[in-house]
Amino acid sequence: MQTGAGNSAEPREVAAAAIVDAGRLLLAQRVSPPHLAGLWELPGGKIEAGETPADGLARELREELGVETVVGARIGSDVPLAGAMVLRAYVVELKSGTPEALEHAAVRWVDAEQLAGADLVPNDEVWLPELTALLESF
Ligand code: DCM
Repeated sequence: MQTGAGNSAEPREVAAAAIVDAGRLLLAQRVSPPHLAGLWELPGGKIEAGETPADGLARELREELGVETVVGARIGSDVPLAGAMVLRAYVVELKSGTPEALEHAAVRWVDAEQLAGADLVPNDEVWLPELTALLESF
């Protein structure tokens, strides 16, 4: 049996990064599709066939934010997406670079209180308890 990305029996993974630095979490503002434009998300994207989730997420963050990262542990629960995809979040450490909005409208760092008031994309709202706990652990 095949395993990993490309196996039609497995949902394709979209990986999202909880990047925490100096007690704050990085949010990125989407530009598309229209119903998500302007809302804030954990940056990330689709894992390609043959990539590990860690490698694919690091690649997405390089492309989207211009940073080098170390992808750590899973956080929160899986979120099923349309089109046989699944969204998963990972704790990610910034290794070098300053995040820039290369593919987003903007990026910003938030503390726990600011996170609670942020207009998140609906999928990412399910991770609020874990993200808040993560921020409060720093
Ligand atoms: N997505 C999401 N939350 C994230 C990242 C992505 O809900 N933090 C969703 C939006 C799309 C799908 O995953 O439905 C693919 O993301 P993208 O359009 O960024 O490739």
